[in-house]
Amino acid sequence: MPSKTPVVDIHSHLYPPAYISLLESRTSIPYITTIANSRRLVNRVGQSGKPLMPILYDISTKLAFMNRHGIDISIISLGNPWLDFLPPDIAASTAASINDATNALCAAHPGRLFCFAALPLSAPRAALLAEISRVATLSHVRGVVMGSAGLGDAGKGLDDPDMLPVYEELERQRLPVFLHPNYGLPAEQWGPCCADYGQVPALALGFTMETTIAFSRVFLAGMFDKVPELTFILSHGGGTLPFLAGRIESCIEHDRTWKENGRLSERKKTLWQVLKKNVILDGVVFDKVGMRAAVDVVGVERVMFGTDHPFFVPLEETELWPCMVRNRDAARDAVGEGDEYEMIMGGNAVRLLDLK
Ligand code: 5CU
Repeated sequence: MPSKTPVVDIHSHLYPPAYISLLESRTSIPYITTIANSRRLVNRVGQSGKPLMPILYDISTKLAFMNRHGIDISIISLGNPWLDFLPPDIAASTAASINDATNALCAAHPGRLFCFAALPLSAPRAALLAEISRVATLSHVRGVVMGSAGLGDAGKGLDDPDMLPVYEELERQRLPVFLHPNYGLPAEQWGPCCADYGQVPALALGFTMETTIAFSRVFLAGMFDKVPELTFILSHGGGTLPFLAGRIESCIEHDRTWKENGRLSERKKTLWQVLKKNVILDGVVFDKVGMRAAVDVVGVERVMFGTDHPFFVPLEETELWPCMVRNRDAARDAVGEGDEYEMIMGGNAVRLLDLK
């Protein structure tokens, strides 16, 4: 389908070679290890990992995917679990070298690549804040990617009051947070047949609930009253937030605790208002129902196409990957083929992330 504006993929991961070397040097998850004679990248607990193939780390393979699928620009982000696991003393220097390497990769392909930087969330606060202000000066950085753990993998989540200085610095530097899941829900959740269900429990259910819960906690903690200009880009169409926002608001309105402790009258914005002002949703939802919900909740001017490449590799050889076709068709089926489709497929990203 011809497109007047560039097609922009805002959800596209890469493990740069420096990160691959880091995982090669480790002996516990996340790491690269040999399982049944194959080198595998294991990035989450309870997972047998992915074969260590060029799609995970090689920029030419990324560009070939883009060319084959008509993607003009990709915003690349480090894949999960980012840098959450790093010991505090090396977190900032490791982040700086990985962010510099990723920015250089983007600069080497002008007009094709931008990136979300990875934060050293386990680093001492001053070093973490310094890396935020430093990445804001890098030519191709357009935001930061973040998981749900908060300050390091043993963090207290994104509603931790100690996250406020991080949000304040991101707001000051006008860097949006690309919130992406990694940790899922506790394994007991899935019952004894879990293995038979393949990746559905972890990726379709656990990931989306993780994003929903993590962002809801940021909202419930009143963070957007303190950082009113901060933007979150929520992965996978916001998890289940478009569907649950009404129920969350209703629970607040009917809750004596909120009324009696004054939080109900003191809060400046409802969840609906935060969704419209502070949230962008990616369109990695694979169906028009989720895409339509995303558009209805944040507005068509705040939904941005994505593929999730290099994950969701087709099981059989196909001309185009379903993560491209399904998410593109979902946008067209949700809003038709006119201007709104162009906005989702790239116009919104060009405008909101300043990709000129
Ligand atoms: O669905 C996804 O976003 C992912 C991801 O980011 N990382 C991963 O290992 N699998 C699926």
